[in-house]
Amino acid sequence: MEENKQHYDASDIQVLEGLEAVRKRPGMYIGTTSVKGLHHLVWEIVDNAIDEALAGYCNNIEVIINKDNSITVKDNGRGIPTGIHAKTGLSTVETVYTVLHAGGKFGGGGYKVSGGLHGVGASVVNALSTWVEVKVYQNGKIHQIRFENGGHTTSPLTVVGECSLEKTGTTVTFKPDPEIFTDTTIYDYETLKTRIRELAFLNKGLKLLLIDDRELEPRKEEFHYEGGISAYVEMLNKNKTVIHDNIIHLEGTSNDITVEVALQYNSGYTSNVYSFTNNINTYEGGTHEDGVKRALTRIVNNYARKNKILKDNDDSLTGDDVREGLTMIISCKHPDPQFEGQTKTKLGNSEVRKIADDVFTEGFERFLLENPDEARKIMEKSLTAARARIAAKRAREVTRRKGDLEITNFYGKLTDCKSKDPSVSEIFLVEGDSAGGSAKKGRDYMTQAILPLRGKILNVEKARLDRALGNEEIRTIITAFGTGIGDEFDLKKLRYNKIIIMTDADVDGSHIRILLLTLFYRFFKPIVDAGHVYAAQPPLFKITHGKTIKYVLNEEERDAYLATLSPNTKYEISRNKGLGEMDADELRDTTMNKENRVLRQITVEDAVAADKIFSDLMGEEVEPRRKYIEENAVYVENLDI
Ligand code: 1YM
Repeated sequence: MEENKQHYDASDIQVLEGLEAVRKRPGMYIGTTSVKGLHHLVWEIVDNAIDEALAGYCNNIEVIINKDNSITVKDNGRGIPTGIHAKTGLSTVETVYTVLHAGGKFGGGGYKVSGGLHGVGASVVNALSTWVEVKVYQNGKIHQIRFENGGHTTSPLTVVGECSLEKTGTTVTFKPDPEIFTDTTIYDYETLKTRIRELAFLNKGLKLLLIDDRELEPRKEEFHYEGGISAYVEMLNKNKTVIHDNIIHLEGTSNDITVEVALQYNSGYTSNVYSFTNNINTYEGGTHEDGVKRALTRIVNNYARKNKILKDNDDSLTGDDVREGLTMIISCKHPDPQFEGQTKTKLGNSEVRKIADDVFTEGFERFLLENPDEARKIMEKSLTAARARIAAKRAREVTRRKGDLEITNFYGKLTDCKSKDPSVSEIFLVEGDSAGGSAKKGRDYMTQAILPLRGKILNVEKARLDRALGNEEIRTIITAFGTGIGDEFDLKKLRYNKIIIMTDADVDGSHIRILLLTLFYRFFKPIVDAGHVYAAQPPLFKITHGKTIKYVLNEEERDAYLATLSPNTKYEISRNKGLGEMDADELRDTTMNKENRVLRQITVEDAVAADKIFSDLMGEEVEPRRKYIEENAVYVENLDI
């Protein structure tokens, strides 16, 4: 402030108070100051560039991770307006970067189509940065402004050079403040890449470049898809066997609301439907997704009846039937989206339902008419799914009856906890009978239930519900959880607050863990979403000196502990071979005891990314799985799901 006295008046004080509020409660503006919040800053700036692209003025965006983990975002749009803003008396650039909630409102024209969940923009990034520099290329001039220390203007907008008249655009560089982002200020290339690629899919024709300048040999990738969301479907189906070659692409606009859909069926049994509104993943669905799904079910039924694929007295196909093996992306662009739901990722605008239905109906009916061979394949796929559903229902009824009858058998496997209060109860899914035995002896019998798993459970990515239900281990797990499965699933009936996977820290253990996660992801996703699933972290090393035994989780902890021992201490160190080799006391003290154990919560941050890992690892194609396991043999536990 000192060198900028001429700048310091009543409105400045207000501005700084605004930015100070952001620094005081960053969580209110960016959700969290964890690594997720750190990346959120990038999306706030990129969103402004995307808006400029959606307005039709920009086709090139670059994101650069600089050596010092500052981020540069460049676009070739019109450049943020440089003139004096009537309300603030400051340049518009300065206003956008220092006044909270400025955003598009200051521009007058156009509406903001993209935008993160919080949509609070550039001033928030400024408030949470050590420094920010904005360059605007406009009318042959390069304008520059700099802010420091959470949004204090240290040099107001000035012309610093000239450029060709054709060159226009905005370049923003910011350095996140380590006092705010106390966990980390290091950017993750893969996180940025995943979202940037997604933005390229969702905005066809737009070129996005990602550069990592931290490497000696800078890493550089360009994302540019003329096919847009069709290319997205192509990527999602890459390791799957598709049942028709052409990806179906539909698009329509009504009242400024655009709905675009791309879909293709594969031979698998799961449905991968992802929807977006204004580039935001609407995980919880909403009216755009409802409209499309409703239309799909109706059209397939009508077509099947009309062509006598469904007989007069056959039951209609259900939504799940017609979505089996379906990969579909729905993208809606709306001038005034209403986001609802627990995580504000459900589109609420009721007018969209009909628009989505109409757009889909028109395009999909035409496709079926023009492509009778592909139409027949889709009908047959849905019909097979319906038959399997009916078979599964029968199998379920049998399971239910069996479950009631064969209580001794079931409880022979499950050692339940005494408490019937789910909020304090936990279930350990334990690899092998011998570890299961130790776990039973070492548990807190009030709150900890033990279910030993014998051998490997069925890989459900390759199996339908009916076959999965034929697998005894899976039936036992379902019965233990108490939630039911498929259309009978009810999260409220879950009997345990924590489901803890306890497997060895080796390749076999990782494999069993991934099989279990696949099962949960496919058939119990709400349990994962609600944060009920954990992985236990058994210690990797045992250090013995004198009468002391110390267990440590990893190499780092081992070295740290050894460093605390005096130089002459004789110690022995052994790598833990497996859970089965620990006795009950050891297992309790190192892995199960609530006081000092380490659990890793399993979350499905990004259903799209998770699905890809699952289908790469678990699908029909062997090659990606082999490759993944080869590359990650010991690291599989770090799966980002
Ligand atoms: C690297 C980040 O911020 N680009 C960008 C931002 C704006 C414009 C163009 C723009 C918008 C409008 C008119 C308008 C913004 N302008 C404003 C505001 N890239 C980046 N490119 N002219 C230029 O919306 O009417 C806010 S963002 F408010 F000043 F108009």
